[in-house]
Amino acid sequence: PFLQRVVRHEQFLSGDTHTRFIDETPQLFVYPPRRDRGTKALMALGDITVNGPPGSTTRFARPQPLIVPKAPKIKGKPPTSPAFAVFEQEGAEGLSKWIRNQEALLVTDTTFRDAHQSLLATRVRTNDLLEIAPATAHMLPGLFSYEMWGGATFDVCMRFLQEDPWERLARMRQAIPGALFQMLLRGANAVGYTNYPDNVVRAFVQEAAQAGVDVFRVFDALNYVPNMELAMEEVARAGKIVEASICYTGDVLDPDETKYTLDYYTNLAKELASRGAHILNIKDMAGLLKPYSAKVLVEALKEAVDLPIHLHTHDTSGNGVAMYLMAAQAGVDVVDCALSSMAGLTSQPSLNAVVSALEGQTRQPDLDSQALERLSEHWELLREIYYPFESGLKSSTTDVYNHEIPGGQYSNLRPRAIQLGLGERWTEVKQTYQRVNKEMGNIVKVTPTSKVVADFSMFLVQNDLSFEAIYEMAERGEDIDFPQSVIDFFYGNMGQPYGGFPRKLQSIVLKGREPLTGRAGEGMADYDWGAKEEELRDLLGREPTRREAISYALYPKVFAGFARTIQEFGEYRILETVPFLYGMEVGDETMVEIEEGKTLVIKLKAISEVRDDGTRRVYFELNGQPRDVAIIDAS
Ligand code: 3PY
Ligand code: ZN
Repeated sequence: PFLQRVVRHEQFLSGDTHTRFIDETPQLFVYPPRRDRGTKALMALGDITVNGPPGSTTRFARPQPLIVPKAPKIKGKPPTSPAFAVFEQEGAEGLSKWIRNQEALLVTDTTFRDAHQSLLATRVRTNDLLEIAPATAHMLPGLFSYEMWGGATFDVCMRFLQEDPWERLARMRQAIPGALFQMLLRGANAVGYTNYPDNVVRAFVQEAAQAGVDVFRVFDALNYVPNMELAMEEVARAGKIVEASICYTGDVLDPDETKYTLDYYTNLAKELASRGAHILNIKDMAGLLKPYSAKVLVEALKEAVDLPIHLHTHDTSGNGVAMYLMAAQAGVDVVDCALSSMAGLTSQPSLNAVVSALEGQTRQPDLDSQALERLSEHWELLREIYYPFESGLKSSTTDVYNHEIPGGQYSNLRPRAIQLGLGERWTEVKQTYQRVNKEMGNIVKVTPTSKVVADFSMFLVQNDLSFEAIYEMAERGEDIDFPQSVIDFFYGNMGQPYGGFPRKLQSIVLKGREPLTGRAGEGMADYDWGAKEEELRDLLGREPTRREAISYALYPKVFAGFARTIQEFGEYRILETVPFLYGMEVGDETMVEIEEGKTLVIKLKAISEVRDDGTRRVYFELNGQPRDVAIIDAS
C-alpha cells in the first residue's frame, strides 16, 4: 500500500522523483487514524454532542416531552400483497391489466419517501423506517405499493444522514419482502440534478432493480421524452414496472391556458404509451391539479391511452382529498397518499381521510382504517423527534396556484431563504419565483428545473436585481455572474423545454455560447468505470462495490465526503436517532449495535471546558469502562 501511495502521488507521476522525494513528502505518511469501532462511535457521539449533527452548524434543543415511539411487534413474515403476487406471477404487463380490472381504488403509501421529503427535508433515518416497516406491512397488506426510495433520499442519505442509500433499500427489502417497492427516478438526471452519461443511468437502473425496486416512476422535469426513453427502456429490460410520468402544470380548465392544454397532456400520454409504459403517472408535484380539472384530465387520459393511471399530488392548497375523490369518480386507478400525521400541507393527501371518505362506496380501498390510525399515531410521535426540519408552514395555502413551488421544494426553500437572511422577504422570494418562471418561458417546475428557478430567484433577491436591471446591464455589456444551475439550464443540460428557450435571456446567460439543441446525454462521453474505480480504491483503501461505484458516479464529492466521514467516525446509521440529532446529555445512556448481536452500551459522564488547543474532552463509559475522546469545538 505504501508503494501505491508513492507511485500514485502527483509528483511521482509528473516524473520528478529525485531520491529525497519520499523523505520530503510527509503527506505520504499521513494515514487516516485507525480506530476501533467503539472509539469511532465515541467520536461520532462526542462530535454531535459538542457540535451538532452532521451537516448542521448548530445543536438543536431536544423536543419536550421526548417520546421515542416503539412499533407494535408482530411476529412472522409479513403477508404478500395482491399487487406483488400478481407482479411475481404475471410480470409487468399482467400487473398493468390487473390494476385496470380493480374496482377498489388502489393506494400507494408515500410516507417512507415523499411525505418526509416534503415535510421534514428528507431527514427520516433508515432505522426509523425499519422500526415501523414490518408492522406497516402486516397491517396494510392491501396497499398497491410503498414509495420509499429515489428523489432526494439518495443524496440526503449521504450528505446529511451519513448513510448508504443502497443499504436503506436492501434493508427495507428484507423488512418488507412481499409488497411492491416504488422509486422516483428523474429520467436522465437519475437521482441527481443534471443529466448523466447514458451508461450511468443504465447502471443505476439495473442496480436499483437488483436491490429491490419494482416500480420505477420515471419523469423528466421538462416532460422532454428523449430524456425518459433510456431509463424506461432499461427498467423494462430489468423486467420491472415502467411507470412513465407526465408532470402537470398550469390548469387544464383555465380558459387562458394556451400552452399546457388537455391536448398537450393527451399527446404526451400517447407518446409515453407507445414507448412501453406499463402505468401512466400524472405527477402533480406542486399540487396545482384542482378537483374539477382532475376529473376532466383523468377522463381525457383514459380515453387517450389503454394504461392504468396513477395520480400523485401534494396537498399544499388543501384541495387534495377533494381532488382525489373527483379523480376516483373519473376512474383513476391508483392514488398517492401518506399516513395522516405525515400528510397534508406540502405532503400528500391523508390516506386515512381518503379511506374514510370512500367508506361504503364502490371504490372503497381495501385498507383497515383502524390500522391506519395506529400507524399514524406512531408517525405523529416520530415526527416530533424531527421537528428541527419542519418547514414552518402551518396551514394550507392556495397561493401555490400562483407561485407553483413543488411540495418537495417548499420545505427546503423556506429554511434556505431564512438561512440566507431572506426570511423577512419570503413573500418577495415567492413572487420572484413566479416572475422567474415567466421569464424562463413558463416551464415545468420540478427537480431539477424547480431548483434552477429557485436559485435564480434567490440570486435576484439577494442582489436586489430585477429582470429589467439584468436586461439593461446586458445591453451595457456588463458581466453578470449567474448561478451555475441557471447556466446549465439555458445551455440545455436538463433538456429542451416545450416551446423552446426564451432567446434573449438565453443569450445573456450563455454569453454567446451555442446551446445544445437535443438530448444532453447524446453528446456525453461514456463514464469511464475503470479509471474511476482506481480513484475509488484510493479513497476507500479497498475494492469498491458496484453500488459504491454508482454512488460515486452520481455524486463524486458527496460520496467522497461520506466515505471519509465513515472512515473517521464509523457508521452513523447505527446510532439511535435522539443522540444522532441532539447528542447526549450527561447521564444519558445509548446502545450502539456495531454488528449483529454485538451491542455497546455508552454512557456520557462529563464534558470539559474548551482547552487551549480548541478541543473539549468528552468522558464516556463504554460497557462499564471509562473512556474519553478529544473533540474539536467548532463553535
Ligand atoms: C424529486 O425529484 O425529488 C421530487 O420529489 C419531485 O417531485
Ligand atoms: Zn411529489
